[in-house]
Amino acid sequence: MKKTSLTANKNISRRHSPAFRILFFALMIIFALPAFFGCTAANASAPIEKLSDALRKEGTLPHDANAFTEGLFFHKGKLYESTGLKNYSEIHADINLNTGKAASSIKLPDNAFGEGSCIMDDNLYVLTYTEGKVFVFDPQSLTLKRTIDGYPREGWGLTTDGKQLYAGDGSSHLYVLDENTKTTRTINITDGGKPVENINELEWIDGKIWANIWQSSDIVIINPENGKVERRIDCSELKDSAPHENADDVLNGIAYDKTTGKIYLTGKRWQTMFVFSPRD
Ligand SMILES: [Ca+2]
Repeated sequence: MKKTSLTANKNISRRHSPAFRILFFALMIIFALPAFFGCTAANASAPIEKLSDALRKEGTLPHDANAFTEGLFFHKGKLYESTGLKNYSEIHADINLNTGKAASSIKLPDNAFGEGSCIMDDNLYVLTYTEGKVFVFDPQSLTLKRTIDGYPREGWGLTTDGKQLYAGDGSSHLYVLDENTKTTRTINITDGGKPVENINELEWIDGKIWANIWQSSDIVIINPENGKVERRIDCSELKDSAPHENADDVLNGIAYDKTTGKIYLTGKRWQTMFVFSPRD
């Protein structure tokens, strides 16, 4: 029986041409190697898209070249910005898109280093970098309503889905916070199964979180349910066209005006804000 079996195998082998055998081994390598290295489709990295392929450019607008942008968002059709750096941190409210000038602005108390900001339930929240404080302002008058002390981590980006806050601390985590900034859930941000560090300015757009990656030209689009990066947009073409002088003048502003569907991008001390619409 053994002899018969060997003979049969040899016959099969002889029946296939060298080209078939090469193809067979090539297919084995293509399908076996990804499984061997754990690179299955389930945890593949998000493909990198060129900005011009991902979004349709609508134009450019002026941006305050003194604004060290840490937070950028729209609320009821009005643009707001929070800026950073000690002694220079401000909130700019109702920014005129054509001039880049704010209708009103206010300095942060205590010379705090301002970070991400957003409005939820008629409260304008501003994180601070290392002070452990969150300031809550009235969005219309910009009067300080309260200061939340003891915030347990660095403040970086901030956004909201209208029901809860989403805050970063420069790590690969986002924290879901209630209206008192108490942490209710931690989201681990991963791309291809690996942690994505330096998550910075944030924007909630149609159920996803868009995020700048600090010191990079990439924007990642995160599924807030599982933390997975679903898309990665290379925005390096913007920095090339935005005048900047300092190494830390990086892309760091994403704002979505849901009344028009337009997306606004800018950076720290950039003179230009770029306007886009989704391609989908
Ligand atoms: Ca934003």
